[in-house]
Amino acid sequence: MQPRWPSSAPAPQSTSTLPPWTLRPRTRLAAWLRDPEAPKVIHGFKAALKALTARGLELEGVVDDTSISGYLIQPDRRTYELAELAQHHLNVGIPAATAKAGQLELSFDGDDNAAADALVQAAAVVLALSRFFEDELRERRAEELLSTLELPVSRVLADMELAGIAIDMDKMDDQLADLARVIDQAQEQAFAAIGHEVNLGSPKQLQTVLFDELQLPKTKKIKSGYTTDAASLKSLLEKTGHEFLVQLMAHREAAKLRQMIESLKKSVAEDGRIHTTYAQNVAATGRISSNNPNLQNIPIRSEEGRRVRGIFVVSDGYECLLSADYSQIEMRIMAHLSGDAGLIQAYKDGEDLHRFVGSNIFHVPTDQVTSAMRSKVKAMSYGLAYGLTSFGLSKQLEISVDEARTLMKDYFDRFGAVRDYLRGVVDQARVDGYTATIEGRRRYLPDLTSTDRQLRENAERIALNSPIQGSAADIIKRAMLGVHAELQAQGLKSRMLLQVHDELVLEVAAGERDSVEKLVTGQMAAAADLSVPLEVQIGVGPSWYDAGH
Ligand code: DCT
Ligand code: MG
Repeated sequence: MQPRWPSSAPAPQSTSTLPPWTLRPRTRLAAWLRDPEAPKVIHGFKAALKALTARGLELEGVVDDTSISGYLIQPDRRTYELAELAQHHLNVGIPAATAKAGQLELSFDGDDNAAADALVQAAAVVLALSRFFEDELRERRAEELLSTLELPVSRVLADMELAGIAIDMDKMDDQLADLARVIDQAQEQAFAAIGHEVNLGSPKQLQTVLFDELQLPKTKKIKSGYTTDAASLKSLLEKTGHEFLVQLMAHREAAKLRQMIESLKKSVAEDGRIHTTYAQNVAATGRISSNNPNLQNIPIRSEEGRRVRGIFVVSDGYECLLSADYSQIEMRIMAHLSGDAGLIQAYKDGEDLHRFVGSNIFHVPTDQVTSAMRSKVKAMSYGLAYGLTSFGLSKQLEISVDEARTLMKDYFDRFGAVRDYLRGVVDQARVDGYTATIEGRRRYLPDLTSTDRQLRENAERIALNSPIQGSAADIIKRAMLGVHAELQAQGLKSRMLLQVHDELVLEVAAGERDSVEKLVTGQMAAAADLSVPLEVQIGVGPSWYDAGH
């Protein structure tokens, strides 16, 4: 439940000429809330902003959000609920009502003494936590991340959540109908391929069909027989080309998309828009996550998945949607962090990096790098950054382990600084106890020195990848702040709607397209000072799909 804040907006009168005690309590509260000189600490800044905005109130002067400072200190915690933070850091147990009050989940009508007590207690807990975190943040050099990045980003995210994105319900229903047809057809043809009906959703029945009836090669053994997960079916299909598998996979793919669209449909609000909720303290790398519904996991690699973006559309009064995304941001960060002269030069020359690396590894001119070669080296480049072994690479590229080992060796011979960087990053993290992004966002990895090999190796993979993914997250957050501020500074009506990792989606007001395009490109490119340029790709159109590129 939302907190019961004063329900009407305060009169926009000048409060400064009157001493505060002459004002009505509600007006006094409103004045205090919007006073940037009156410092406030809070647990859940974004939620408070939204609740207050809905009641016509402004909130300024927030110097700490303990749900975020707690995260910056320990980004790997499972939750940052007030009760848990209080228990862990202050060693105090707080009653459920206090926790609810602190998280703005308590309804309060002004006459309920118990609720009032809970609110007062909650305020004391949040303040105590914030005081405790002050030193912790300083020690970890995270004060600036909090004050100049995360808190301002909360404000931008609150606006984006409130705005939401318009949905074309007819298109949504059309897609659902199309998918229903695809699903039926795939099922029919799957039945035809084996000569009888079977429940395609039952792993047990599928095992009987695949391994008893059709006698296909066995997949990985699991408790209940042999696995029929997506990856195994894919490799089984590649081995056998069996029609039943073709249809089964088409069926699954379509069923998954249908489920996704159905859940999107359920989350369309009364205003015809979907309002996701972003979280800044869920992904330990620093990435923003999206929930209820998750708008960051709509498939992008398949045309069918991309098509789902067609249901997100521009709304009345606006000209188009604009999608802007960073090109190869992770590889650019890798080039920057490793300082590899070859990679940096390639980016400075405006080369397509994966093509460039492909040409170096396969010893052919860049224009003879096929798309198969390109995707191989791409998988390898990212794989290595994420701790992939030659065994893992051989599986991924479906080549022998020897071949994979040779590829890796060639890669590292050519891009030696990358190898040194990747090695160094883990060694350094072992010494420091944490990894850091370009902006200094830390991730503590105590398991790096664990005696448990599995825990240790997992921590090593995290150490490899966190600086890269985390730096990308910092950069897009800086870009969001720049875009938001610049839209305001130029007095534009266009607004940011979505953030999907390396992509921003904006709704462009009539006549503002050129200005917005220029502004977004400029702000995104300027969001970090790397030794390689940041490149931004822009697309516009009536839907998110059409704006894609
Ligand atoms: N990714 C990965 N492994 C891959 C491919 C991608 O981990 N084999 C991750 C890291 C980059 C991110 O997904 C975005 O993917 P792409 O856009 O495919 O990568 P890119 O470097 O931007 O390449 P391209 O120029 O083809 O877009
Ligand atoms: Mg890309």
